[in-house]
Amino acid sequence: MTKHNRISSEPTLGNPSRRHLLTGSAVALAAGGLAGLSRTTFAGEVEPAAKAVAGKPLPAYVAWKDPASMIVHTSSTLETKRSAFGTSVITPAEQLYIRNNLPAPDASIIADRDAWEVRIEGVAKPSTLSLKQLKGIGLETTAMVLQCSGNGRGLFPTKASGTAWAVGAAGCVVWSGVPVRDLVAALGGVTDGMVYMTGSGGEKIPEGLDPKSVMVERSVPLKAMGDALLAWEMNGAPIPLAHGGPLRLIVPGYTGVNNIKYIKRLAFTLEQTDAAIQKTGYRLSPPGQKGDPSQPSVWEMAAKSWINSPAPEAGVVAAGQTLIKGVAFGGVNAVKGVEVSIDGGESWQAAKFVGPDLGRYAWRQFVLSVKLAPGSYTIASRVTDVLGNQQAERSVENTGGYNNASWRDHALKITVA
Ligand SMILES: Nc1nc2c(c(=O)[nH]1)N[C@H]1C(S)=C(S)[C@@H](COP(=O)(O)O)O[C@H]1N2
Ligand SMILES: [Mo]
Repeated sequence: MTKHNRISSEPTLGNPSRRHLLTGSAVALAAGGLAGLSRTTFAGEVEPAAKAVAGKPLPAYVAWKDPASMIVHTSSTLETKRSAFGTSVITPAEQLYIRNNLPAPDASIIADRDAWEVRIEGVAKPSTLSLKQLKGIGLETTAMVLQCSGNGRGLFPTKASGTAWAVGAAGCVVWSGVPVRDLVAALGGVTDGMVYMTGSGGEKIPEGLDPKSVMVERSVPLKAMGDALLAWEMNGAPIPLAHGGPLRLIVPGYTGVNNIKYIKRLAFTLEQTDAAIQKTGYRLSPPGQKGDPSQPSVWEMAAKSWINSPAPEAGVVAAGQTLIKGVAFGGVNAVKGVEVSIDGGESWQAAKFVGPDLGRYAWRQFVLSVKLAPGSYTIASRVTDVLGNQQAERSVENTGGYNNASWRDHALKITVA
């Protein structure tokens, strides 16, 4: 309407012929333009609103998740919204992210959980054990940050291909199961000279594909065995199928991909598996270069923290005393402290940890109370682990966009009024 009025009023200043011409086109514009405008208005108002409420619907296999907490990127990549992270340490199953490299197995595999079998190789007495048998061998409970290797990919200055995760491809989860070291002891120990622990996922390989090209099979250094579990429980309940039930390999301190869901084989091996997901996938390759075995594999997580609140997506922050809240973890080491900056990293103040300390592999929630006057702020957080390793300002960019723990990339710009 504004546009129409402006155009039709303009010709009054010109000569009559021009005025006629413009009036005519103004009428045409008004007719076409208004129709166009109303379409735009309709789309503009209805579409985003519908998106905000529903987004992409939850895929059927995780229909039990909390839709209000999840960003559905694709049916195999679901992210926890920053605003959904609570402040009481544990991430509930309904809010935990999902990442599947292959379609999840059929629910029939959890019909009789205790009957699930896992093959153990590379030990003195190679064996096939049922979940029921595993439950009799040993028990340990570990709280651990489960974080996709690509969490933070979308925050790298250069956009790497792959799901543009922000911070929500991570959660803090409690796992219960048998320590791998107890299992190995029960089977006579690891065969001499083995270098890696290799876990294989229990998915069916789609017909016609070379198994090695798609199977989820990962090798980690043998030392990772020390705190690893074969877990059947998550946050106090049997592990949901979507999160790897009935049995999952948990490798504390290692990125998501190394934590094999529905594990069907655990082998101690001389070499890393030659499955593509290990050989060329999940490698830290220089931008533009393909992955190959000469490049570092994505294994241990780096010390990392981020702020969950206040966040720009929640809108303008009211001036005054403000609680800045977030999470901090050390990857493979416990955290010692975390600092917050409200001036883009020029100065830092120590934040306070809140809630119980669930051990070296868990994250800790933190809070800092600051008085904010109206203005714009770049807020950031930076964790230090017990060995004195400080969260890096920048992470090394790589083709896959893995391991982004940069405090600068995770800084948030907020407006206070
Ligand atoms: N068997 C199997 N294990 C797997 C995967 C998979 O596709 N199949 N995906 C891996 C990746 S890349 C990640 S980030 C985590 C995701 O775990 P979640 O879906 O329980 O959050 O599982 C890992 N383990
Ligand atoms: Mo992942």
